[in-house]
Amino acid sequence: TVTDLVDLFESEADRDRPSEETPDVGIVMGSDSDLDVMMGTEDEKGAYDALTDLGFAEVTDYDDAPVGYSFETWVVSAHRTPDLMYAYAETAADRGLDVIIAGAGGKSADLPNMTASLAYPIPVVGVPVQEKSVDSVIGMPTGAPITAVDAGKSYNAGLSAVQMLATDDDELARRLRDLHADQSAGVADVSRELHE
Ligand code: RP5
Repeated sequence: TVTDLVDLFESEADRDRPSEETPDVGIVMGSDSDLDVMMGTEDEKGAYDALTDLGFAEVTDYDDAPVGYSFETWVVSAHRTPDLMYAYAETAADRGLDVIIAGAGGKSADLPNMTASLAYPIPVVGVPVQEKSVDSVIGMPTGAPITAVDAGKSYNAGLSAVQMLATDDDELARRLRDLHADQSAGVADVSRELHE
């Protein structure tokens, strides 16, 4: 139930787990109908893929969390479970999260914006799940910042989140450069094939 999850986040915030055992990045989305965009599909990679491409492991059980770079994934609806959104965002820092990627869409894309406000100063990368929600995800008042990617481009949200972590982490900066080099090589290969 929502109460169980609120209790889980609050009790995790009170625990003093070593930082290598807490998730670095949180992926949240407003509905399970956002799963394809946020987690990726065969046709388009998502934030989940960006993080796993960079060697992050998914935390599915806080008591049996992988050691090292990791992330967690939750469905949190701003409108159907506002208490859960508050608990998630307000406990994020104490639970060890450094960046949150938040996706929502349709006519009710408030989750990224409210999470950015509640979790401040933890940076939030917002993902509009449908094109028509772009304004509501990127539109924030002065003093309440959000970073956002293009509609549906949650893979880039994953990369942005890790770029934020990499500002003081040489290992993550190296992984980002390696991934970039792989992508560049892929483009060069396509170019070469066109001329064979
Ligand atoms: C938003 O409303 C969700 O993030 C989703 O993108 C959209 C539609 O949600 P469902 O009606 O599919 O649950 O809050």
